[in-house]
Amino acid sequence: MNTPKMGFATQAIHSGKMKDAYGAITIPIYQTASFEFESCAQGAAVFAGEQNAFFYSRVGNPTVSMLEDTIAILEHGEAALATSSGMGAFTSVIWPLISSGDHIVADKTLYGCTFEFFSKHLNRFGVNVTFVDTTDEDALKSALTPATKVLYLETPANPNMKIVDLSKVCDIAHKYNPAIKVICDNTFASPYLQTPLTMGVDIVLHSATKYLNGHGDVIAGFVVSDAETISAARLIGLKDMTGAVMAANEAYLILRGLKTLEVRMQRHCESAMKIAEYLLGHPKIKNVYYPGLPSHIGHDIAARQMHNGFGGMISFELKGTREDGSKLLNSLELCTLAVSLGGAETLIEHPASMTHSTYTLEELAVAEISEGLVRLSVGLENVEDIIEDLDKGLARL
Ligand code: LCS
Repeated sequence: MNTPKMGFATQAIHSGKMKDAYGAITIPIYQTASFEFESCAQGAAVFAGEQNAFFYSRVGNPTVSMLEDTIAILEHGEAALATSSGMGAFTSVIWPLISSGDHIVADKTLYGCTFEFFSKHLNRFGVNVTFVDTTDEDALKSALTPATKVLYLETPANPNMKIVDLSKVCDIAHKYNPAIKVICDNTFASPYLQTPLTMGVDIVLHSATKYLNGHGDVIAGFVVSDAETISAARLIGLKDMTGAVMAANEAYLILRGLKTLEVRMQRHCESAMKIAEYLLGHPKIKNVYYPGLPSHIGHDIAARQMHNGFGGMISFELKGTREDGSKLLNSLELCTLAVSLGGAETLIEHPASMTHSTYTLEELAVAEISEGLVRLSVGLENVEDIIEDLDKGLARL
């Protein structure tokens, strides 16, 4: 169905649909590795790129393809590529964009494994990475060089909820060199809250493990961009370099999860706002980082570039010792001690020793990720129950 002028939820439910032979309401799982050719000549034409057809599920599969069409529409992109993880999306799009001698500018606050790829692995291939605070205009300007191919960032950033002004950084990068690809990881916001491609960003990335699937039972990722970039990510990045292919079963689960993305995000945002306000008023809490709070340093930018709300992720620091943090996380009953985020269950974790343990202590300090920072992924439970659990846990300290 053609849905570009319809509302977000309608698009999420109907966009990818293509009538199958039986008129199935839900998209079928095409559980097949390959597809029959009509003739040798047709097979050769498909391989030569002269004819478009499904032939091998590493390159394309109908279930996955319908999901990709839906994600492209939700993110306002020309095309999307589905991958077997968020890291698979990241590497599938990055590898075709860079060669030895190139340079990348990355924000200094990133998801732990993304940071590790940039800080510890890329230099082995002759690619230099400069980490900056992309909210610092002068630092960003002075980091760009004639060899810069990519500007990479997250907003809100994992785990400290830093907000980057997307229009501003795109303007700076593209004025310096229109060929620089600005890549934004939109995992924390989801397209219901933020559509970076409409603000000048060239490429959007997702760990679909999080809000897009929304049920904590799939590892997956997406790249969304113009058709040419997605074609390179698919036919070079994914086909030849990473092989990070999404399976039809996972695509089915994400299509199912997407149907409730809007209502889930509304609940995540509403509950997170209440929990952030509760934490802010608690005498044992030192700092609360939630972009919906007027006290958050990036609140005004977030209010401008995030529509419909500020998301379901909160981080905070306790006034007490690091042991108090461990004590709190160990004692909670409803809030589950686990990494990942964006699902129905409220999850709580300690970035410095878990998701961001790829940073050294010095790197954590530079990235403004304090050792005592606690990260909360607000789930879909009744908010009073989440607050009561936190309240009991804090009372025990
Ligand atoms: N980008 C962001 C912002 C992420 O938070 C993650 C994973 C990834 C990319 C990678 O996605 P994956 O390959 O895991 O699908 N973040 C995790 C986290 O914060 N806890 O556990 C994983």
